[in-house]
Amino acid sequence: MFCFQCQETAKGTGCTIKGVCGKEASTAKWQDLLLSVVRGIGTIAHQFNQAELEYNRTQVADYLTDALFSTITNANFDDQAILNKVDVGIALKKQLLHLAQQHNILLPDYQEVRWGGEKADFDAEGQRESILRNENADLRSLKELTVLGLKGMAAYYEHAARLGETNDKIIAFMCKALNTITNPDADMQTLLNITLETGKYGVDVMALLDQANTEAYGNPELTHVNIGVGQRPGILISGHDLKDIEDLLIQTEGTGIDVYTHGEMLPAHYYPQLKKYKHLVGNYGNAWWKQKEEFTSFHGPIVFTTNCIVPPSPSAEYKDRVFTTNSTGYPGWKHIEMGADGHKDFSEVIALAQKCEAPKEIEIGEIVGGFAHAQVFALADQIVEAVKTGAIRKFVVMSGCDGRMKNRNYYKEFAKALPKDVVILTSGCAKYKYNKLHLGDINGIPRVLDAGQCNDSYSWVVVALKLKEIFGVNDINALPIFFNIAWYEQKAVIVLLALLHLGIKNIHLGPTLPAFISEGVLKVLVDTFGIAGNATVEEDLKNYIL
Ligand code: FS2
Ligand code: SF4
Repeated sequence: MFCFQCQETAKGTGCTIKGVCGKEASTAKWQDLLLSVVRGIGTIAHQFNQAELEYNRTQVADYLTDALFSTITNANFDDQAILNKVDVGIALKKQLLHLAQQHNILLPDYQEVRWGGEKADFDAEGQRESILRNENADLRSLKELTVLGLKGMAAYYEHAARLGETNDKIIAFMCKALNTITNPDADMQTLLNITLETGKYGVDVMALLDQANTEAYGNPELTHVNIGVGQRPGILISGHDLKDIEDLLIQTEGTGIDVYTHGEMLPAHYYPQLKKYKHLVGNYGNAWWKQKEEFTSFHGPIVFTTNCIVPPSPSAEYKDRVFTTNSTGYPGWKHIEMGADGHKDFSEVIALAQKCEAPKEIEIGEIVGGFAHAQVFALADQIVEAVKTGAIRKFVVMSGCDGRMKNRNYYKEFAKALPKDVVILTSGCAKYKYNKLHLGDINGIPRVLDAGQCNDSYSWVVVALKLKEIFGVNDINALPIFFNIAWYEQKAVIVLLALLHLGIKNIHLGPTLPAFISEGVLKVLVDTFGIAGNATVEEDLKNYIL
């Protein structure tokens, strides 16, 4: 196997025997095979788009987004589930090939288009389609940067689509990008262009999801979220899918069960149409990587709507109370399928919860969040005044992911060491490093403003553009905002590409730079955008804040 898509990759270069995340070599191989089917389908669909041929676009969009999403770090560890997606893709590709033949569409002669999907060839094809098939490190790097961005885009698109918001242009771009990276002869410039264009559609997909979330559930608002527990049994819901938590809240109403959010589901509390449920009682635990301890003490069922899953230890007591849904999967865990009406049936989860003890208290108190763009705009006068008087000297965007590596303590120490006139703008699970530190406020404005999930980094873009207008500066980089982003998996890649597309310079990316960025590509990113890794807390404070 070879996988280097996340920040925790082995030795900072690539996992070759088994993933640090727990991914087996077999899963990696089937994911490589699945991605080759995705490239084949994307390439064919792109040719249809060019020829303006009608085909079932929704079927292609649903397939591509689900398949790409299931290969994101910590989403799906279930070989059989991945192989089922390969089978579905091969059947879809055959339909598309038939259509191409009927309409005399000439298709590129790429292996991914040609491959017939014979079962006996799965193993060899999975190995042939490894990331290392691209021998040139720089070309490989750009192809991977693009496909990893597409994975993040697919995740956000899927959430938006579940809430009824779709956009053919985004899917058409995905197909174009897949076509470009499938071409074995694509050169550096072509690949660089498609990588940067991925960022444009990254902005679009985050805007689409923002619209979907806010139309369905209202604008996030300042909310105090309880981190303690109640007396009743609970269900813990993790991941990013708001439609799922809404279904669960509706189905648990009046059952005597409390619902708790975990990890990236915390921002569900900020939405008026979700927080109205009285039995949505709090957030339990921290970022994804602490789940082994926290799931044990939770006592009740756990539902994964998206990544991040940590494989349980063989003796884990909670193994039989975990459920997956959407693109996630884990061998032996029950998977809840979508009903024909687009809703999930959580009755089995609820029945199990009713037999469980209430969660064990692991902390008490509350955290504050809900500062997506509308809430920040509501405070705009106060914020602008604070900037003008010098009460707020700087903003630091610290969005992104959390993770288990010790060097991530940098973010906690950095947050603690920031001068009292600096405000942290956050989103994603990165916030768990500092959202319980009680960093205080500036004239009533909390010093940690949490916009929501990782996709809500979009809010910081909207806010930055608004500040640019208010302060009358021509360049977004002239604002007193420092971007110090923590990354882990591929949704952070699409966020990064989106920020680059918007012209944001000098972004710091840590705790280590991605292994999939080659030296040649890094040079381009440094020269063009001033991207840098983080140094020590002291050095970064001295160079960028003080
Ligand atoms: Fe955190 Fe994991 Fe949000 Fe990522 S819970 S690293 O999926 O997308 O962020
Ligand atoms: Fe390794 Fe990360 Fe890939 Fe898992 S997702 S196999 S930890 S690089």
